[in-house]
Amino acid sequence: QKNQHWWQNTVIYQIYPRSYQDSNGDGIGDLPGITRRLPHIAQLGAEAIWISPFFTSPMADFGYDVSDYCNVDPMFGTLDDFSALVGRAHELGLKVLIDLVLSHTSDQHPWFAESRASRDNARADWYVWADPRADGTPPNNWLSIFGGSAWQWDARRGQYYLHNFLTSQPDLNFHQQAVQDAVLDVARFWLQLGVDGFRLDTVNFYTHDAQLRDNPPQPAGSYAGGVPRSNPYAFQRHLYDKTQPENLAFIRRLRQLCDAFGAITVGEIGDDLQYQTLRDYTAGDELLHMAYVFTLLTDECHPRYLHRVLQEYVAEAGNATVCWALSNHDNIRVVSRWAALGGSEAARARVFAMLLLALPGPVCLYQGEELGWPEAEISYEQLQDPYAKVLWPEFKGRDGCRTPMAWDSSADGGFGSTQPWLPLWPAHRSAAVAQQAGQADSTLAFWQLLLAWRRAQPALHGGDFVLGAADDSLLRFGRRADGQQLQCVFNLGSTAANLPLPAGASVLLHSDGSQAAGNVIELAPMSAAFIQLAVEG
Ligand code: TEU
Ligand code: CA
Repeated sequence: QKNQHWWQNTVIYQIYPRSYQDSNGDGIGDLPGITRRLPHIAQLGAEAIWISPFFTSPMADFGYDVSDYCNVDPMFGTLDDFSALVGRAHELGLKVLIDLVLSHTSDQHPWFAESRASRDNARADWYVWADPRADGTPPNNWLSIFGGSAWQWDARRGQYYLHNFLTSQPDLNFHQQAVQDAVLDVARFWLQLGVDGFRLDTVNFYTHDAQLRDNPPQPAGSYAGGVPRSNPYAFQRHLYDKTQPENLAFIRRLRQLCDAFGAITVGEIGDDLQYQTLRDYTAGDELLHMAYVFTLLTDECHPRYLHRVLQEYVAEAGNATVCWALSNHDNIRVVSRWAALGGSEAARARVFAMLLLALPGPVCLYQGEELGWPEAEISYEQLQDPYAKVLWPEFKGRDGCRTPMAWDSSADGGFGSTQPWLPLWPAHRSAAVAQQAGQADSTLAFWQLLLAWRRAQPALHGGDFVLGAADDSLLRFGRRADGQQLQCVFNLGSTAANLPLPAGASVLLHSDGSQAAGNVIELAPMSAAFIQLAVEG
């Protein structure tokens, strides 16, 4: 049955802790800062938060490189601060999801220090070590997402180790039961502290092909989604460096543990075989609760492309619960990324909010999205993202979506420091939370209204998803539940569209506030409407 559990249609608000609220003036957001700002999220109407990593880390990948899984990095606070955060969130009715980065550790993790010390220590096989080929080159052709070979030479062991991301993010070897046990202990630690679930970073990278076979090239004309085309990684077919069937056995173990605490899992799945993988990973009640997909985080945004994404979802996702997102800490903010669709930033922000919140299943929104913020521009001198440093200037990196929150229009934007780790973007300061909060026509007010409205719509809670025909400008789909039929129409083209309003139908929501004139509703370019059809009987 659809719509049985709270998480199946939930709205998750993603927090990037470095950039949310600085409470001690060191230029970096922290846990006490998040706690202070939780009322903003509760008032917005989100139901859960996902906090990007705040664990002890050398910060080579800003926390996605963990050196102690069971502690808070001093930069972000303490375990007590975390408990206070969870307590406050629960008081406000917000669930707390944390971001477990289990596929790899930091090279500063004591496990890796031990593993690399010799070939016969207790943790010698906790990472993926392999001998060079006869000519000394890496064991196979696998590539790192962040550039170059996925293998790094280690002189002491005289072997290569695997890293799918930075060389300082060695891959844990999930073929070892002891590794599985150790990371399950990590999950248990946080469950005992009261978290409601996990966002699982790169969940399909946990295992690799034990035979280390070479990846084939991508078939001509296609490339691996989720990475820029300027990245050579895009042109390899990732059959062997991730998504191996053995992974499911581990995920089953993790699910059992989570079930014992009533906690959920949101697995991040970026894969060449996106939908097949997510079906495999979410089948039945024993694996992931839901899969976070990249299919709407693309640069491509033509209405026909968006239609194709949704059509593939209908055809291929089966019963999988898909968690949708239009923005996150890895991609250009959607208002800028899909600027090619035209309209003003404010109009795009509204239409994309309506799109996200009408999709079937749970969704994530990313801090600043509720304010309609565009991407910040970052110069090479200001660059922090290690990924960008490799691919610049073809790829400008992930800093532009990671700049600090602006809570008010003061010099520091209310962030708490005048020299934050990334500069505050002026356009964000003039569209800060306090600026928008009192204004009935602000993007923030629109999100608030939309979220409150969504909660009361049966069709948006487990209702069927019925995709309309592909079109050069209109994207259309229906949502249907017993007692309610909604028609969701998005004009993403450059000319106005007049839609006939069927007898008995009414416009429940229009992105620019328009009402129907007689039995016609006008959709200006970059506008959207939710129309309720009369239900027979
Ligand atoms: O991202 C996984 C991932 O595949 C990304 O590399 C993505 O393709 C890219 O960032 C798109 O620009 C997760 C985290 O979300 C990311 O922040 C981490 O850097 C990465 O894992 C490594 O842990
Ligand atoms: Ca701080």
